[in-house]
Amino acid sequence: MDIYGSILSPFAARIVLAARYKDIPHRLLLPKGGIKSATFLRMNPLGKMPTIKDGTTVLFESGVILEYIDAKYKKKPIIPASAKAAAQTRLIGAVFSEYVQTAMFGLFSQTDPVKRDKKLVQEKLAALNQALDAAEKLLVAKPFAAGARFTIADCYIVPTLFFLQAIIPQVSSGPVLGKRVKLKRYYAKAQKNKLLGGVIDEMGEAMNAYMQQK
Ligand SMILES: N[C@@H](CCC(=O)N[C@@H](CS)C(=O)NCC(=O)O)C(=O)O
Repeated sequence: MDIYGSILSPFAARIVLAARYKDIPHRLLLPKGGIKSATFLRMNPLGKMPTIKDGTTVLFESGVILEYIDAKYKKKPIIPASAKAAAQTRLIGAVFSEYVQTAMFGLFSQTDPVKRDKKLVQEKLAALNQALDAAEKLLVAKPFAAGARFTIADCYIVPTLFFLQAIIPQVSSGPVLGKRVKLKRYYAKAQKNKLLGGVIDEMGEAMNAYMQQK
């Protein structure tokens, strides 16, 4: 499977986590000519990563790709069989994707104190805190997001928590995860886990390389 994207894209990192967990042979690569080239736009008219090519199947949108991967590669499922447990993993994913990540990305442009819009920062931090409170309620963290086994919920959480640790200290002096015990325990354990910690480390290396280029 070819996964077009960069490990520093939280959306692409979701797919890398799933592919590695399920032992799917894959390459993570950037398309020749970039994501806005005519060739790439034929695969994904939105010109975004991740986009995958798996045999003759071309797909984009990380959530759709995760569902495809689990349906096609049955070994080591990342979506539980029971409707309730499956919905729980998707719900954790949705809270991180739609709310935590959205509020966090709203703070991306606010890291420079000179250009900072203080009102906007306060609004986004409030939204982020509300989303993190919801995440804390849903999280199991024993040690994985939805329980004892790795699921799609972990694919969503890990890249988002990496970015939170990188961005929030630049816009706020408070602790990144506040007093949220489960989220803090989850991230501490994730950093030590071979799969999750490996991706966190690779994202960190890619972030350092990107910052040096800037
Ligand atoms: N909803 C998409 C979002 C993908 C996305 O926005 N990817 C970013 C990389 S982090 C991208 O390709 N941005 C380039 C652009 O929009 O031009 C998904 O879940 O895959």
